[in-house]
Amino acid sequence: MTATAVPALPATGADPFSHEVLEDPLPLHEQLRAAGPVVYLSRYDTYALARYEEVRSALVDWQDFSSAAGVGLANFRHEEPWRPPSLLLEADPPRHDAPRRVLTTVLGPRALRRLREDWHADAEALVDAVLAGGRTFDAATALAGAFPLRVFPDAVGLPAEGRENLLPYGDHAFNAFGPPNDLVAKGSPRVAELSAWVASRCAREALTDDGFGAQIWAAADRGDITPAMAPLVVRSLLTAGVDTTVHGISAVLYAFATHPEQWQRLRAEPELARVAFDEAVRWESPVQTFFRTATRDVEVGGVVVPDGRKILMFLAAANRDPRRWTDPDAFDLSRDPSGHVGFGFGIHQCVGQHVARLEAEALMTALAARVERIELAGPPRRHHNNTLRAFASIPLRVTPA
Ligand code: 4IA
Repeated sequence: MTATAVPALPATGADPFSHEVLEDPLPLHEQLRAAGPVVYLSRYDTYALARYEEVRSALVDWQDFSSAAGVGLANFRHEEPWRPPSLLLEADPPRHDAPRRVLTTVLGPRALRRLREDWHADAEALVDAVLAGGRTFDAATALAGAFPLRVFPDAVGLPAEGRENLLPYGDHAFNAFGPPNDLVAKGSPRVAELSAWVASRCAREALTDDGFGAQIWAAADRGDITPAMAPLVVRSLLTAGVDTTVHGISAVLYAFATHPEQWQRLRAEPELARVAFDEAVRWESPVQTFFRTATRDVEVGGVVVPDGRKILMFLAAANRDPRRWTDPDAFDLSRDPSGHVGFGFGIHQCVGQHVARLEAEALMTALAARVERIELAGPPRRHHNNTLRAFASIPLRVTPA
């Protein structure tokens, strides 16, 4: 008799949340993809998926890979979450579905048609103002940091007061998906204050009567969600909608600053701005990772992930998997980036992706019309976050058209 070969489970002691990896995650991603379809992360006693096929399949399979125990390292079955769980991100069907349907409509292409003209005009005004200040500037703050904060909180219906809390709140929320390391400790002193501010902004009375927030409350009035759900759905916008677009726009600016021939291509064909943004989301993966939890002993590539265990999904590694992408490390407007998992995949796929694309398209179109050359004026600096691939600074030099 011959025994059936049981594939061994490759293991690594690497820490995906160390500063060394956060500074440059690509070597770890390569190592994980090469090791096998599933890799044991001994440091966190969890399982990692880093190949495109496995990541995408697991994201689609919400029954076996649940979100309800949290999409961070903390398992809500055993640990108290740092805030009430998100009704969208940290929930499975059927509870997930009603809030999801509401945001699908509120943030859908139809709703965005009303914003399109204004956001293009806002982008033009911002780019004109930045260019009036000189040929060198920090694109991470002057453009990527400024534009989402200029248009998104207004669209939600937030008052001006306290908007400076949005990025720090989001930064902490994205750190909190990771282990309780120094990045989480750094955010802790302000968690209570920032959470209280965000909660206070989610109330009906705090929101203007014509924004995404008011539309969420109107859905509660219609009975599509309960009134108790409405503030948490608004909170999802404030958590997921700011840092992500800031760092996504940083990603596309950095990509063009380091790929001058691609910038010339965009200048010639500005209708490529949308593809360019998706290609940058694939290439940089602003949201690098999140977790799922196995709801039974799940077999992946011949290896069993035991019931109740956390699985870390490496979106960024999947987005550069040579098994799926030709020349994956190239930022290339000729490729079709659709199918990337930078917005996730399946029932939880980013519900705000049309908002993000509209923001990026408005800004990049305005820039492409006004700037002939864009190049780095100095070394960019990364901002370390347990979940986000982010920039603190992108010194840019531009040549006006
Ligand atoms: C929420 C994964 C990320 C983009 C995200 C973060 C927070 C929430 C949703 C998505 O609070 O609902």
